[in-house]
Amino acid sequence: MTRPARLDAAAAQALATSLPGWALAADGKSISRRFKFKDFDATMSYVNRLAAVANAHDHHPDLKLGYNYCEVLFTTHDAGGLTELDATCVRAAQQLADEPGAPSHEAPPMLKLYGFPVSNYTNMVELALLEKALPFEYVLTFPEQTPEFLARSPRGKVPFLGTPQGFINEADAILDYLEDVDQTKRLLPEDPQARATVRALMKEIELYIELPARSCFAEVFFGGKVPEAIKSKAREDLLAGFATLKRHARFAPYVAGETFTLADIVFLYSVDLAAAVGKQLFSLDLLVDIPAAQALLQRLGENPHVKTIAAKREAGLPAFVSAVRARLQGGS
Ligand SMILES: N[C@@H](CCC(=O)N[C@@H](CS)C(=O)NCC(=O)O)C(=O)O
Repeated sequence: MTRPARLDAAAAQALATSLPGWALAADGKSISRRFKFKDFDATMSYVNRLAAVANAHDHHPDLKLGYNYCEVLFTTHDAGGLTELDATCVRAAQQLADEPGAPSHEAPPMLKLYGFPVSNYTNMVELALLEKALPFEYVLTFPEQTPEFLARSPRGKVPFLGTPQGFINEADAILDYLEDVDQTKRLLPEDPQARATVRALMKEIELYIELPARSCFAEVFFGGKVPEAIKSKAREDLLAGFATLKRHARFAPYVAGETFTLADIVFLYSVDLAAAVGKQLFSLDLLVDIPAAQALLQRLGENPHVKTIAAKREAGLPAFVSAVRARLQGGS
């Protein structure tokens, strides 16, 4: 039998682009998609039809199944990457899901994320959406106090999420909603005690680290001046906040233990900014005696979704900083 031709990087990318929902692995050697179904029967019906197609081509995908989902991954092991045979089978796998009369896979609700890439709270929500592979539209939005804006986000902040039923504001409420609508990739443990611990860690990081650090952002990032009394309170709060983190987080290697959870998302987008505040305003290395936290920041930085978000943040940073500086100097 002739070996199927290997797809070069451009052809592999073109294949993924032509099939919405399919994603190339970071190393470009496989392509996968998660299909959601309404129940177990619909999932199994799809899997059985896919098995027939795979047998017909003598090319079999790696499958991961749950009650209402199936993840399909194609690669050609012999070729060490993607080939024409994968392209044929991926198209067939997609066609099976699209067939009229097939027990259809449910289209997940279309979500809209309103925020901007320099906003750490927006980035928390974007990372959860990407980790869960939920389709969403990113609507670039800056905070406002206009009646139209306040009707969607009552405190005039981002992020907020557009759902088929309306809007949700406050990052933790949005993160909870995402967990409620998608359990295929869980970001909260099912066990009530473990779940509550993750929530406690999220809250501790936000209240005792993110918020005190935020009270000094104007001076650290935007060239403004923060009153001494606020800075001195922030210093005290940050020391207590990091001591709390050291006491409570497990870093094994993730904040709450062995699995990546929402606590890691809040940690990632709070601790780096707080550490910058500690260093710049107080010459303090707030992470110095928590090496496991430093290691976790590094590990999380390797995540491809985190890298994507960081690249967007870098690109948006200069314009954002100039706009805020101009506003602070203008006194408005
Ligand atoms: N408690 C809010 C905080 C969100 C927040 O502080 N957002 C910032 C951007 S990172 C914002 O909109 N700031 C504008 C303002 O405070 O007017 C949440 O959890 O969503």
